[in-house]
Amino acid sequence: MERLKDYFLPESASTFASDTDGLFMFINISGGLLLLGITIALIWFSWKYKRRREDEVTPVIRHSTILEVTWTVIPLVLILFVFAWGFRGWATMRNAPADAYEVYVTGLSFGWQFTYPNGVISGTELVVPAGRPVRLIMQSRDVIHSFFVPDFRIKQDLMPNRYTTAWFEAPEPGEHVIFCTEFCGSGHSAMLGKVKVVPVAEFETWLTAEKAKTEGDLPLAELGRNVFNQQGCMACHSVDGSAGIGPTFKGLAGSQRSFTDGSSATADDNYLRESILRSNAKVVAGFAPAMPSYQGVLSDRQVDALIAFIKEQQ
Ligand code: HEC
Ligand SMILES: [Cu+2]
Repeated sequence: MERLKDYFLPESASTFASDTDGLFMFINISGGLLLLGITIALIWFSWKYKRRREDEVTPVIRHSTILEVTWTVIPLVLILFVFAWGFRGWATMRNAPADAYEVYVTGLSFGWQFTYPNGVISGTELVVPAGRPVRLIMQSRDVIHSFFVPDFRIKQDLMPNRYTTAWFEAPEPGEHVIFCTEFCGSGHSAMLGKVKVVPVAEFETWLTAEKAKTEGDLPLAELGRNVFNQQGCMACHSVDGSAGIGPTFKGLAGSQRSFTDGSSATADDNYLRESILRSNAKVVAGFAPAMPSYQGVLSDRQVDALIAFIKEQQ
């Protein structure tokens, strides 16, 4: 049974995974047994009742109360049982325990951003304490995305202008992949994240260290690197020279840019600022106008920091 389960399903790493898997296996096994029984009966009947003489006539059978009640009641009981089991699991997943730790989740094209109660923002990586319920309050910055962690058996859509929630508790430290399961654009398949479950003490240390990264006295370019990671820029831009959905930042500052409308410009500070805040004002030749605007999303200091960071990528 455990073997069969491992064959079908990913690792179960949340408190409700085993219940979900139990239901999954029950539906599969009872469905499989029914299929087997019906198939055997079908083959046997077609052999037993096949016409053996030319003049053989099938008797008229109007109905059989016993048979009809049997094949109605058995599936009904089975389905009600599956419903009750499923409903119980759903109710558990819907209602987070009151003492759950809350993290805000933002889905963006094409990345994840996690905001902690103390203001820390983590891009791509959701770090959580082991053995403690975590409630996610989620929304999207642009189109609909969907937060899916197969190992936890949770999946929830994220929408613009509306919060949706989900919760989980991971008893053991470990790492688990986050997928986006709502087709959201050209970078959808790369919209991956990671849940990192760590012991409580390690979580506290991490949170304090991350907090220090957002403090005002950080060197500008270093703050820029953090913003680059936190805001999902890295989903479309590389710093190693390879083009993604957007151009690489390597060698960008100071270079000559050509645009789809045939014009060109030098990538000075003002150009970089405009590219970030009004991203589609000038569209770089060879690329689609796929970049979201960061007007109203980033503070002035964050924009300055990003520019300083881009200038360092030579
Ligand atoms: C969804 C993908 C996507 C994301 C996320 C994204 N960009 Fe872009 N970006 C693009 C594309 C595509 C272009 C080229 C087309 C254009 O100029 O609008 C571009 C162009 C740029 C340019 C001009 C590049 C050049 O070669 O002249 C800069 C600067 C830039 N982005 C900065 C950023 C920063 C900073 C962030 C994060 C705050 C970011 N981008 C997030 C897709 C993205
Ligand atoms: Cu998505």
